[in-house]
Amino acid sequence: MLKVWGRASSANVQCVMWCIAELDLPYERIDAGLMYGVNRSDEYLAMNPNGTVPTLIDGDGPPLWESGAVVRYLANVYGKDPFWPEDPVARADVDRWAEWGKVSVQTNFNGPIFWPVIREPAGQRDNEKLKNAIALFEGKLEIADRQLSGRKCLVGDELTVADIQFGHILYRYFELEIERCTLPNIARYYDMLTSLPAYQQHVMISFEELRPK
Ligand SMILES: N[C@@H](CCC(=O)N[C@@H](CS)C(=O)NCC(=O)O)C(=O)O
Repeated sequence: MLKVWGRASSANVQCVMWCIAELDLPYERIDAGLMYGVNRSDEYLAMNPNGTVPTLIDGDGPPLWESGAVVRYLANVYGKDPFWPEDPVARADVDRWAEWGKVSVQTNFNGPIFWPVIREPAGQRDNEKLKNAIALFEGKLEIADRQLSGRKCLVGDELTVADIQFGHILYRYFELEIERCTLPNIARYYDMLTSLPAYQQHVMISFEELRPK
């Protein structure tokens, strides 16, 4: 049985939970982080010295953290082709898009766009900085839009680890009160994602609890 620590409203928890659901694995999720606490306790820090969520333990295995590594672990142990290809070259193709989604796309969204919009009152935001951050992020979306031309998913027509690491960011992007650019392949792709039960259950989660009270 998989045990996952992390609040459902965390983007990094969401990609792990979406992966678990796509692989149809049994799990227990324990709320942790921000208002739920737990992640600063000695017991938690002994599992994950960063005090971040998610942390995952699979049976008698060691605690695993860093959502990208956790998703790759799950795919290595439980994933099948084409979700996580057998062939090392095909796998590397999926992995580069997965890594890109996590490292180059998500980091250009959560810190510079999501948190300022959620946390700072509209009148007090640095709008120029936000505009530039959105332009940078949408430059990444344009790359994905081109990649999605003629494909249902980021790599081919079937869902892969790359979609988990990239696609989970889109819910926040489309729900946040910002002006968005129009990218037809991204729009079609997002429509497809929102029709997936696992995406609905684990990614389409309200972020209202993250707004200041
Ligand atoms: N690179 C790490 C980042 C983990 C991270 O920063 N998680 C955030 C939530 S998305 C966190 O733990 N924040 C502190 C908290 O929720 O208390 C990963 O991908 O797992």
